[in-house]
Amino acid sequence: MPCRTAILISGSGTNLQSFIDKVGDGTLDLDLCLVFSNKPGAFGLERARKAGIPTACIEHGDFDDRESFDRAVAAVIDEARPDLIVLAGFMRILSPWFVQYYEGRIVNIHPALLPKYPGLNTHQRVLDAGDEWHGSTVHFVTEELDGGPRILAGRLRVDPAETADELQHRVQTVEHQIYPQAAGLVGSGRVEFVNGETWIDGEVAEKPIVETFD
Ligand code: NHR
Ligand code: GAR
Repeated sequence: MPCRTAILISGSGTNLQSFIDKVGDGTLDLDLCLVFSNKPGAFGLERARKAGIPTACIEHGDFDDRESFDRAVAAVIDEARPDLIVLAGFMRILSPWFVQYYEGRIVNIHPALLPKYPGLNTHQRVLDAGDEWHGSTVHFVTEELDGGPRILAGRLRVDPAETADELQHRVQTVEHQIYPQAAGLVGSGRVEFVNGETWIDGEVAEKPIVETFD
């Protein structure tokens, strides 16, 4: 039985599309049971509808605080009974309550080679620093923002002459390959979250799997 998977988005959903395409062509064995957005206009909701995946949306503006929003989101998610929650460009920081409720079952992709550059605006920060390598990292979500244990990173060489937009575009093509791959590893049980650490094939992983792209 494929792992039931809910995908949380806020925007265009190109990472979501990579999951839809790979499930569709049989190269990713997940059951996409829900796409949730905190923004009603998110284009990713259209992508989900077109693919026949159930959708839901709750706007955070209607709630007094983060946790009450998160409890409403969890109620909707639980109706879909997912085993795995995939954040794909989801732009709301999740409360400690939400993270603990789904402990070890939430993954995120962050556009940097973590632990470098947590937070926003990563591509410009990499260019400003003159780094040789950049990329994106899939990690389990914990209370520490972009700080949970890492699973898989995809890296590429930075061209010092490129713009932040060009670099972002290249990083996104890497994401569309590594995110379905990493989620598939979690969904199959080969990768697990145990006591705050990533385990790969039954052994604790001090470092993520790293793949190099050109
Ligand atoms: N929640 C927790 N608890 N831990 C993480 O590691 C999370 C998370 C929620 C989202 C994605 C993350 C990223 O990879 C993510 C990781 C949003 C913000 C943010 O500042 C920061 C990091 C990430 C996502 N959000 C603002 C907020 O007040 C809103 C910004 C906006 O709406 O544009 O929530 O980058
Ligand atoms: C991705 O590049 C992802 O790494 C990033 O947002 C983009 C979402 O694109 N995530 C964050 O910055 C999270 N704060 P998409 O909507 O086209 O998948």
